[in-house]
Amino acid sequence: MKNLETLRSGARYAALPLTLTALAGCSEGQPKRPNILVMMTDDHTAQAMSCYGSLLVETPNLDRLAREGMLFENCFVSNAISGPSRACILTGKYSHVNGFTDNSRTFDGDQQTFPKLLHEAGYQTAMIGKWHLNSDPQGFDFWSILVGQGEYYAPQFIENGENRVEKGYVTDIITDKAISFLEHRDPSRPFAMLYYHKAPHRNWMPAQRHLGINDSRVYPEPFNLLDDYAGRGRAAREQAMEIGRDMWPEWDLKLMTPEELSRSYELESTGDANRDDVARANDWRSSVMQYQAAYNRMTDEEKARWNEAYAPRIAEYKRLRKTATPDELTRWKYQQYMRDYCAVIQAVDENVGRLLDYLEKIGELDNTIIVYTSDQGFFLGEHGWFDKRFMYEECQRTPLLVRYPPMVGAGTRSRALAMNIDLAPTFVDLAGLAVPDDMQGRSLRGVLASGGEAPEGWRTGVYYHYYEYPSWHSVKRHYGIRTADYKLIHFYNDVDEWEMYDLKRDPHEMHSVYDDPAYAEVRRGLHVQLEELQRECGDTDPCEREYEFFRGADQLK
Ligand code: SGN
Ligand code: CA
Repeated sequence: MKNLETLRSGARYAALPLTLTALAGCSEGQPKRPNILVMMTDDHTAQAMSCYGSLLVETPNLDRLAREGMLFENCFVSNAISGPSRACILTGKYSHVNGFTDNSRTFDGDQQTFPKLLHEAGYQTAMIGKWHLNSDPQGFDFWSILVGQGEYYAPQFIENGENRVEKGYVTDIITDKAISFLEHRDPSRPFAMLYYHKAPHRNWMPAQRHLGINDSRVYPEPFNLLDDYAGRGRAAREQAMEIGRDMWPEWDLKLMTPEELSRSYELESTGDANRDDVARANDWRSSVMQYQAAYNRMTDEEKARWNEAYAPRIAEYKRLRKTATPDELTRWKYQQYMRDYCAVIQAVDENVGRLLDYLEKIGELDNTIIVYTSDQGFFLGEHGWFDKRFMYEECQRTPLLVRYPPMVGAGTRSRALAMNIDLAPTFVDLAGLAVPDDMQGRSLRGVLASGGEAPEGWRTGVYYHYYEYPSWHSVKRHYGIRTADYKLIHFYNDVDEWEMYDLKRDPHEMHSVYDDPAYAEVRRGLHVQLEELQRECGDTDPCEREYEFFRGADQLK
């Protein structure tokens, strides 16, 4: 026993050979079970992580995870939007099976999830941060979730069923809560903690200490920032997520003076205007009112610093509005967007570092499977866009880093096709439990243990299905398959169009080759593979299936 106590304590533990560390803390010959820490952000895309080669922002703590673990180059979500992705991660099942197809749904919390399985097996479980599933979390010893999308300043939480408002900045608070859970846990049992940030979700409000940090930075523009959508179909043309046209000056770009922010707006009726005017008036109303509400959560001191930080931007905009061409304005907005988005990432990175340091201090770092991921990727100006939803590369791909030294080699990279539905079976498997047959994802154990190689018989295509239309950003419903080299997409509902991309020759998906005779053979093969995948996962009638009509943006929480 004395020996075991010695083994358990402090930094010496990490330096021990694998066989001994595997035995440390064991009871009756059972190897010590690993802790599980799932770090997830909201809308953090790989293009904004330096370990993925980003030139936009430095993320030293995320880079540390990549350096000491495995970076997945090809991890994809099955439905690129928040609630649905979260439900996929919890259940290891596709949206049409777990029932949470779009953000207006309510998650059936009675179903099987990986935290429940771990909890039943003796893990201490916690869920902290953005939950976004509209029903209470189940299977957790401790939960403290943001209300709906959550707020950046003075956020509201529901903690084990009780409402509370916390002072400060959301990314810091979520980390404080995570550390506090670890401090109060029972150290004789393993923990599984979901540490889920709101950041860097819209409207990208930086912490006080990061206000203005990127003001002198000039961001490289994606070559297709001013995309004209030639070469693709109606879905790409008819979306509502263009930086130039659809970004809200007040809410997204913080272009309201303190006087405007403190004014109460008499909102005139728009009932007799034409449809476009009504839509524009509603957008303006939402933009102004959401920004006022978010701004008013700050203390007077915080507001004062905020006002000072954004004053030059507001002055510049007043001038530019009179002189700049539409393209110049788009380029300017892109720069402001990147300044805020990257400042918000800064707080994520710092807090990831803080949590890693804490785990190291308590001697649990190397015995914890640490995963960093996002609920999906995001457009950072590619195709002129912000937001996500499309099955295009920037948001179908999600970052995935895994650090677990007993199994995962330091600095390894994997090109295996991984998916967000693989996380649940992976955690269950690595905790030593049998993976339930009804989980549709696959355990990544083989990939992790082999330095990133896909094991024999691994999948050669990933399936995707997006449902939330009509809704925010007007991205049409679609489904499809991505293989290592190609992508085939079908947009349906109020349109019936196929697109196909040769990812080797056209990695930015600018020209669909669906109708190109040179690709007829590849196209046939992809159709067959897509149908196989649909049969396998039970989505055999993707357009005909009776989906309860989407209940509208006002129902989205
Ligand atoms: C909010 C945002 C949208 C965003 C959705 C879904 N609008 O509605 O821009 O696409 O969330 O995001 S906002 O005016 O409220 O910022 S998700 O990540 O939760 O799926
Ligand atoms: Ca999201």
